[in-house]
Amino acid sequence: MRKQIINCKRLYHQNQYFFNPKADLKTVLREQIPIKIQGFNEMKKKYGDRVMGEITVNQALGGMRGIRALFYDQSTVDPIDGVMFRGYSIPELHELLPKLRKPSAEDFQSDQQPLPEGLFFLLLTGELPSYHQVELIRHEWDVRGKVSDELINFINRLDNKMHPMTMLSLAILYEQKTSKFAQLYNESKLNKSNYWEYTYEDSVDLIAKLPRIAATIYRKKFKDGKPIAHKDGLDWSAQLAHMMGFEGQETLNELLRAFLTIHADHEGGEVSTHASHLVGSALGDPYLCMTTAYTGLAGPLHGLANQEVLKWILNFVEVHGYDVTNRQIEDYVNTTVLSGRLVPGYGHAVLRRPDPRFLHLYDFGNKYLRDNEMIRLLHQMTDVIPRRLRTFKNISSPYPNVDCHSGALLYQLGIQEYQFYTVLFAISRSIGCLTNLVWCRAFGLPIERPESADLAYYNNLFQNKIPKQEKDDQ
Ligand code: AMX
Repeated sequence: MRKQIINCKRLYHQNQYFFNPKADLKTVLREQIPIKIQGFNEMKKKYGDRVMGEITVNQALGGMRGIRALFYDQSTVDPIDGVMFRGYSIPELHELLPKLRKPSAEDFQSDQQPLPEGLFFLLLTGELPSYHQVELIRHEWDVRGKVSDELINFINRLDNKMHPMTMLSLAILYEQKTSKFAQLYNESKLNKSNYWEYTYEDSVDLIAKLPRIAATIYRKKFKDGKPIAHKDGLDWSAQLAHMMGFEGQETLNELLRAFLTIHADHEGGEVSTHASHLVGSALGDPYLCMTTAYTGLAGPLHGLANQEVLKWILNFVEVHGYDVTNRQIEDYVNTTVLSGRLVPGYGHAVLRRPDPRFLHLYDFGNKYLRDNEMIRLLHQMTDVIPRRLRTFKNISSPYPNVDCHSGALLYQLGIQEYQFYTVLFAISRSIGCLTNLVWCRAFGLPIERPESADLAYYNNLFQNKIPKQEKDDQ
């Protein structure tokens, strides 16, 4: 089965080349880049002048929904099947990506969660890494994850009234002074052919430092502010849990491995990913790009939804408890929607079925927390709420999205400060945004610069008041 899936997926890559499962990530990337650039240039030469579609005025005014005009190679989102990471679905990745412990022949179907380190390799190269390659990454992130006392002091001096996402953005902006890309560019030592390399170096540094930065924010905002020393030998997710103060809690470590893997990427049009892509197109270094991504993610329609879900559930529980009727849930949904508010954790701009990332976390809850009262309530809600939301004709998708379940799992496994949940999303999303950035630099994508038009233009366009020549020019 495993071999079949892998062979089938490898056809997904246009350019085949010999993949050495012993080579380190940067070597694999260095070998792939010229081959992929060739494929990219050939496609552009062949089809560059072809027309891809039409745009309606509603699309232009409606958040550009459904306009396919971005290039993004590492993941796709299908309205029914959901996200595919380099052609692999979430259940396939659950099976195929390396885990903390290599399963023996007998427990090949072992249900451990994949390591996000492996997803980083897959998103960058399109290849499933070996255990050896993931171990190299784990070690490298461990070594590069140390941060300066200056940065820790900077975080610890921030106003505790700030949201943790604001603290994260500020911490990354502060750390921008360590950008190798920015420094070398400033010294005129970069040229277009090595942009990707220093983007890669900054990306690895930034990703490696995230557990320490996030844990510092967590302990400053919610605990006693005392840092917990880094522990050698842990994977990225377990290191984060350890430094937050959750020592040796293996179920939480497993949840974080799952969480940090499935939130990493969701094609190129999402607010956070697109924001980082846009800033990157002006040659902003990875620190600038990720600050933008994080501020985009911090909006309640996007990444903040995971904290909103938990708040919404806790408000309900405060009144009704955990043992409730379907009718009580329906009434709560009605009250929320009819008062012009959102039911967080439901709906999506693209998906038209339950999000496979939600389903993955649902299974996790079933496996580890089946008898937990909040998880039981959540499962009841995910049954009842879509039926109720469907009755509101304006809502395109009544189904649970990725944020529906994550907060309740984190809450039950000890992370009860729900303002922190979006920071966890941000840590994971960094993997997707930054791998994209490396490839944008390798392909030499230009500055992004679509055009806008004023109200008069839209009014005049269909009354033939704009001469044809001017229309074409615009
Ligand atoms: N509760 C109440 N109303 C909702 C709704 C929900 N869960 N989902 C959509 N709607 C409303 C919209 O606000 C919009 O109202 P309007 O007609 O007054 O403008 C209408 O239904 C049509 O919206 P849509 O086409 O179904 O969705 P969209 O593409 O405009 O927005 C999304 C998608 C995710 C922003 C929206 O479903 C939403 O706000 N959901 C709740 C917040 C949430 O869970 N966000 C997380 C999404 C995943 C992520 O990025 N992390």
